[in-house]
Amino acid sequence: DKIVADKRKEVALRKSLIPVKQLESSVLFGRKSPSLAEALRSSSSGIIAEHKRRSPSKSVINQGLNVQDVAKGYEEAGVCGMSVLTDGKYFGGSLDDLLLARTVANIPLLRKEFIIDAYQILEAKAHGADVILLIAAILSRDEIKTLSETAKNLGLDVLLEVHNEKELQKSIMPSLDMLGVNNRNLKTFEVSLETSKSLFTQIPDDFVKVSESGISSVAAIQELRQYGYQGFLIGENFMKTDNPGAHASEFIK
Ligand code: IGP
Repeated sequence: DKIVADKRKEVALRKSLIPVKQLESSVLFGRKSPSLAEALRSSSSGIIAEHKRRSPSKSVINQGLNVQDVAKGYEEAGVCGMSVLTDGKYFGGSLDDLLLARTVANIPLLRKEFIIDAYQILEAKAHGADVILLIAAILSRDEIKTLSETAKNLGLDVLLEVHNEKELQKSIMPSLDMLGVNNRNLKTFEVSLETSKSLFTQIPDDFVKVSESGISSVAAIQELRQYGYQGFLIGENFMKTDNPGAHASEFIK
């Protein structure tokens, strides 16, 4: 898989430039992370709002916004958490985006990244993340176990993303906090909320259940909530406007 190969190269380079010790000595490494899973359990909005400049499926979404303004807007809107894309090649993000969001927002922040190596989890912590994403489609069960346990040991929450039943069955383990169903087919980029609806009953109740991608209306959230979803990860719909925070607040009031 091309993305995984790219990430392996990128991580090897980053490791050679910034040693683990340096990440561990950063100020943010000692910060206690608030839990996104807890925020979702106790909130009525359930919204996790994403910062996303572009994507492989839609090229440009928004290049004109400042990540700190977006973070402040989302926090003021009352979202439960914010997802920050840190992949540069496909999504135009960076670890600096995460750090900048951290400086202005107190809500739980998710590092949205193709994580394949524990080093990226240390980077996440050092740049102010509270949550990491693990993607079942690119990881083995053993990798999911090792990476999620690394995150838990650092006090981070783990959101595990699946697209189908096979990925779900492979991934269930106690070191995960939230299970996300991605409505976007990774090969065709098509989105269908049916994916969330059909997988719901197979997710054990000990996990907070999150529906990801292609959510563009309050009605869709209400429907997913009726199925039992507690979290709703929304990027494009907010980011394509010139005021993502104001748009997010429309989904919360
Ligand atoms: C947000 P959308 O359709 O609202 O912009 O989707 C989020 O779910 C999507 O960006 C995403 C993603 C990912 C991106 C879900 N899983 C994994 C990169 C990698």
